[in-house]
Amino acid sequence: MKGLYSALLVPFDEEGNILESGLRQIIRQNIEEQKIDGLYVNGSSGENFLMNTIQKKKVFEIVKDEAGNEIKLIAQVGALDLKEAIELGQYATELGYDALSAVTPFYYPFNFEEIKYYYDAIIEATGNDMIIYSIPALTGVNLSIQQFDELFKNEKVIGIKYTAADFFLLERIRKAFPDKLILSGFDEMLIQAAVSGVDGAIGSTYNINGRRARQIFNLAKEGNIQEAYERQHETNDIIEQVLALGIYPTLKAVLSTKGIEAGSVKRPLAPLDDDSLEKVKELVSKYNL
Ligand code: NGF
Repeated sequence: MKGLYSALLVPFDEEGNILESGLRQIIRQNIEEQKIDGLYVNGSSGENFLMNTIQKKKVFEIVKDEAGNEIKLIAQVGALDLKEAIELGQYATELGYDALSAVTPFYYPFNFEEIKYYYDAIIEATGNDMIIYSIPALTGVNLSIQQFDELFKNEKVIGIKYTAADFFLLERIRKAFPDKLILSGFDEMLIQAAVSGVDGAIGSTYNINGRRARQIFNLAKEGNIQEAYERQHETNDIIEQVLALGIYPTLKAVLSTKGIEAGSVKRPLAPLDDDSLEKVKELVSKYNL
């Protein structure tokens, strides 16, 4: 399960319906142009937490149908309704997803026993491998090294999607669990993560910039830090502008300039205005996206 994964974008029409043909195009360009190793399906970038259960299942189904066994597929099934998380996990497992991932339960201040119960329950009901999705900035859940150790005692917990800028903790986890999979989540810190020994990464911007991400990752792993940094600087010039314009609508607008039916974001997220769309065109041409 090592490698670079795009956190798959999902195109919506103005009513918030999934644009199936556009989704298939996004999957294909991820495979053929960005040359990614896999897709992380129904994460934050897929606007998962804005979709209902039927839509989440539909996305899982379309992705598996389009990608088949060409690349690895990870299904993010985390939900506050544990029954929904289990239902989605069973669905994705039956479809043949290589592993599940679940965001740490959020909003309510769950204690660690409750968090462990959630992961063990999804694993027991699905029998699939699990990658813990840790993103403290959005969930407020900061797992300690001892808590990761407790979660890893379930051998079906094969790793973590680590979306955090705490490189001390990352180093501690890497040293303590050399056999567990660590996939880093912040695209703008890919070089630091690669040097810290991660096995790969999952990112939203890989949908449009996967080739540069591959260069950064490979160069850093080869020890060519100077060149890796040059690619990372260029990448961060792109990411800085994407974040300033609004990440998901901008990534979709970039794809639209390539003739992909990338649609809009799901309300209440706001689409881009005309001025921002002009800036996207400049970005695409300047960085050859
Ligand atoms: O979108 C976020 C939220 N993070 C993603 C990624 O870690 C998680 C990251 O690629 C993700 O995409 C998903 O669950 O689908 C950022 O968008 C990127 O580094 C720009 O900040 O923080």
